[in-house]
This record gives sequence, structure tokens and C-alpha cells, in this order.
Amino acid sequence: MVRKIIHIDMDAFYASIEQRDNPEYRGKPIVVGGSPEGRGGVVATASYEARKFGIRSAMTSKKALELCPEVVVVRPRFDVYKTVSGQIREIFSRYTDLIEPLSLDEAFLDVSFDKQGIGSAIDIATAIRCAIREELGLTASAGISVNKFLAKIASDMNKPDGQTFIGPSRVEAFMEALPVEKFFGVGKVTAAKMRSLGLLTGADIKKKEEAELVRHFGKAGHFYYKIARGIDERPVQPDREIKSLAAEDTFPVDLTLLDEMVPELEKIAGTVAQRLGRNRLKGRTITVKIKYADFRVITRSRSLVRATDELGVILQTAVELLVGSGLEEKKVRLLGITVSNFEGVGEGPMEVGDGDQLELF
Ligand code: DCP
Ligand code: MG
Repeated sequence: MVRKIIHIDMDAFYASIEQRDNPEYRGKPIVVGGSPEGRGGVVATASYEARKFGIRSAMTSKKALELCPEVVVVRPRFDVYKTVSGQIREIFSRYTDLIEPLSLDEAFLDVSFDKQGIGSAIDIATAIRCAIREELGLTASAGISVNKFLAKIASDMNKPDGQTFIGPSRVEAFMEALPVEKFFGVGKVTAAKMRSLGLLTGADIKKKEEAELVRHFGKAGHFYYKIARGIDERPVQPDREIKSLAAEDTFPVDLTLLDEMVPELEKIAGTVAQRLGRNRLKGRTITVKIKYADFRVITRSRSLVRATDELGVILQTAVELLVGSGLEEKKVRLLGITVSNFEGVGEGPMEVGDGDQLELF
């Protein structure tokens, strides 16, 4: 049976809410997060007006002010974003109960059997986007297709305030033309490796035997084999509760010195801290993952007295765990940090990671 999957993603989510609630910001370049004096801190998101200047999520506010001196730096109001997220979810629930939120502003919906018997997933996506506009004064983009992978890619193709349908008859041609960098879940290191093997598009991957892909990419090879054929059977999972948040990075060149590893850990800890903040979560257990050049993986964990979402605490614990793992004469190809054991679980929405560490399986 062919499923009908919709991926909905709000446009410039935090920034659009601030422009809605503060008319003086409308039509202006604004960023949410960071500091107005351009001191510390990174931008959570930028309005589309600010994006014209090249301003992006995760950029420092200092850089944002360099790119556009008149940009307005707005303090985030997470409780408001969370309320809006609940309102969006209520709109989704008019059409289906099979809703899998990925973060506050993003969710997969399985509308194969929609509650209202509408039947057309395109019409349902249109109706949802109309309701969001009329009831909440915000815009969303949607991707509609036969599985999560394609719906997620499609929602990005007509942003902002648009939708894209990749129907069953277009799946094969779409996947063949898709550059590997666009594959959801393929990080920059994997993409570089694919390019070096002459794999530039879905069509190139499709020519390879499954065993060869597995030889090069481990178990992800099975996923690439299937997805190049447009096959992604992962179900939309409602009520998936977030148990941990993780980020990791594979390095283009193996690292041997602690001095090289600490700045990398700091970047990774920054990503984890930001995701914790975004999802209003604090965790007690910090885990460091180390993959050596020979692909051996070890993890080291420590539980703290108090749950945290602070970059400094996460980083310091991670560095101590790394040092304690004994690094003599070892080459490290990947480092990762996981925060788990959340306090007040069930509070936050769910979020999967991105890049190299996305859980595809
Ligand atoms: N966010 C964040 N830090 C990031 C990325 C995003 O805090 N590095 C927050 C702010 C965003 C929200 O999450 O408003 C949703 O993230 P998206 O990636 O969907 O970005 P936007 O909704 O802001 O913009 P787009 O229109 O590209 O979806
Ligand atoms: Mg969004």
C-alpha cells in the first residue's frame, strides 16, 4: 500500500512569531537569540528579510550585525514558541492522530486514513496551512509524498509559505536526480566520501550493489541502497518520547592531540546545549563517544548531581571523560556527546539530530 505522508515545517518559526506579536518588526531584518551588542551568543533563527543579508541560524549575533548593522536582535520567548507548537499540533490532530513531532516547529503526519475522509494529502496539507495562517497568523511549508524521507526533502523545496508534492510516479526520477548532499541524514564527511567514490546523485548509488555500499558505509549502506530506490519504510511514530540528545562529528583527518580535540568537543557541546535549550530539557548524564581510526568505539559516562543544559558544564564533563579514557598514541576519527536522564521528561517535544548522526534505522 502506498502511504500518504506530510512533513510540515513552520517558516522562520521564532522570528515569525516575534514579527506577528510585535508589528514594528514586520518586514524588517530580525534575529532571535544572541546579544544586541553583538557580544556573545548565537542566533537561533533569522527572519526572511535578514536571510537576504546571508544571516543564518547558529551564526554569532556579532557576525549577523556585521552582515546587516540594522538587524534587530530579539530576546527569545520559549514559552510562547511552545504554546504555538501546541496550537499547531491541535490543528494537525483534526486530520490524523499519527503525528510525529521532530521539534517545536516540525512534524510528520501520516494521512493515509485521514479522520475527515478527505483522501487527498495535497488538500489536507493546504487545509492545515490555511488553518495555521488564519488561526495563528503564521505561515508553514509542507512536503507531501509516499514516505518520510521524501516528504522532509519536499517541504524545503518551496519555502516559505509553499508546498511540494512528490507523487508515486515521480519518486524514481526524483531520487535519481537528487545530489547526495541533499540526502537527509548524509553529513558532510559522508557526502565527501560518496563524491570520492564517484557517487554524486541517487542514480550513481542505484548502480551499486547493496554489499558494496555496506562495505563502504557500514549499516547505513542498507539505507542508501533502499533510499536510492525511493524506499523508506520508517513509520510515523506518534508519542515518541525523547530519551537523549546527541551530537557528534567525524573529522576529515584523524585527531591525535587533546589540544585539537577540545575545540571540536566545544563545538559538539554547543550543538547539544542549543538543542537542549530549544527543547526545554536538562539532563543529568553526560556521555562521550570516541571512535578510533580503527573504527573501535568506546563510550564513557558520568552522572551529575544536578541536571544541566549549560554548555560550560557539558564541555567540562566531556573533556574530563575524554582525558580519563586514556588517549595515548591513539588516533581519533569521531567524537560525540550525549546528554540523557532528563529531569521532567515528557516536557519537551521530540527532536532528532541531523547531519552524520541522524538515526535513520
Ligand atoms: N533553531 C535554533 N537553532 C538552530 C536552528 C533552529 O534554535 N540552529 C530554532 C529556531 C527556529 C526553530 O528552531 O525558528 C525551527 O528551526 P528551523 O530549522 O525549522 O528554522 P526556521 O523555522 O526558523 O526557518 P525555516 O523557514 O528555514 O524553516
Ligand atoms: Mg522551520
